[in-house]
Amino acid sequence: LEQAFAALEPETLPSRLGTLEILTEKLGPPSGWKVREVGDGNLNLVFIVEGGGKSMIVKQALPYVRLVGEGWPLPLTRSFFEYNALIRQADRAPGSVPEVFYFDERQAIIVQEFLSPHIILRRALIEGQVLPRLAEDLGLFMARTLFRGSDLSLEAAARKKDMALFAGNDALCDITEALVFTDPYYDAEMNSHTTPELDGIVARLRADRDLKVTAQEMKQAFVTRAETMLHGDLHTGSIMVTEDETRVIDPEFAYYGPMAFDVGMLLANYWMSFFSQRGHEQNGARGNVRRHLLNTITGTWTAFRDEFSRLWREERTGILFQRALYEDQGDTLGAEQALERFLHALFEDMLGFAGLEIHRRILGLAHNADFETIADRAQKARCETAALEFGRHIAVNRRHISSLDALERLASRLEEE
Ligand code: SR1
Ligand code: MG
Repeated sequence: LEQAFAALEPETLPSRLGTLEILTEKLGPPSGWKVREVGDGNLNLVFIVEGGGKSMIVKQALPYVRLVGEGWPLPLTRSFFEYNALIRQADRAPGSVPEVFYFDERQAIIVQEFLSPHIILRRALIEGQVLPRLAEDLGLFMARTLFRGSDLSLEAAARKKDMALFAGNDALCDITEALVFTDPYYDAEMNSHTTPELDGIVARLRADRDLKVTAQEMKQAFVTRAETMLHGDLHTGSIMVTEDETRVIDPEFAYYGPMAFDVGMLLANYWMSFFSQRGHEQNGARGNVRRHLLNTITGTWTAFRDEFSRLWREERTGILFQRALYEDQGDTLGAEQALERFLHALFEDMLGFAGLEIHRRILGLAHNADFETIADRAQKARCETAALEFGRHIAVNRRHISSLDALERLASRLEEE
């Protein structure tokens, strides 16, 4: 008989998982294991299990939202989707995600590689680290996973089956649909802007008709445009880094949606880091970090665009923009024109999603440590206000912004005001 779900505890983990060969082979007998719970995310338990000088990660979903408690139930099946997303990402963008060693669907447990000496990107950016590989690594990750999971690449029937599989992750989509696209724009119960100095701008944003229309247009895109398998929660807390390596973790929000959602969420989180830097200057000026972040934003988009373009030219084997219509007839320019339009639309959508992601992290339920760890309240309010203004501008004016330079200028101007 299969055991009913039970949450792991550091004390019970060795006896419950001690018969798993994949763990004992690496860590030795369970009697020698040291277990620590280190999860600091909003949803799950995460254990580091150490033995024989080696470590592994054991991640377990809980049947509720950890951030809120048992009053907000959440299906354990998210672990199944996370596992399936990790396998696909490893295949589509080799080396970009942690290796998975074991999955237990009933217990919602994933045993995966312990990444060391990696730290969470958000923490690295709050500390003011400069990460030279970041832009290239994440640009490649997004281009490869988003392209290779789409109708530009996959065989049509296989993609449709996969899309149907991930449609089961509706509970996690529901969180995004409410927390990103809706709640920030009205006085929803779970919202909290922790800085009272923001009351004025919050009221202004909630009365902003153009912004509310934009939010609903982006929500419609999110809900209806099943273009590819998204990571679904690609913020700087879902990325682990060293100076030389970047890995993407935690794809439990994976589902089929618009490509620009992942790109927009990532860039939004870079921008929030940019706007928060002045609040972390107690140990020295952060001008170089701000410059690095602006370069990283431009560099990530450029790496994404270049790799996506390469895949478009070399790996376009799916049912969209088929080669029979273009290259096979000697019309390479037609395929290039289509690519340009595709990327242009993706850039616009990216700006829409990015603006809303910035808003929800300041006005909604789930805040970012980038701002939350700023001790000086007035400074925090200044940083958040600039970010909110920027988010509003890029979301509402997304169809009229075509250059990364213009975005840099706007971000710098608002940040300095
Ligand atoms: C209730 S979950 C809040 C947020 O945490 C996750 O990481 C997602 O970003 C979600 O929106
Ligand atoms: Mg997560």
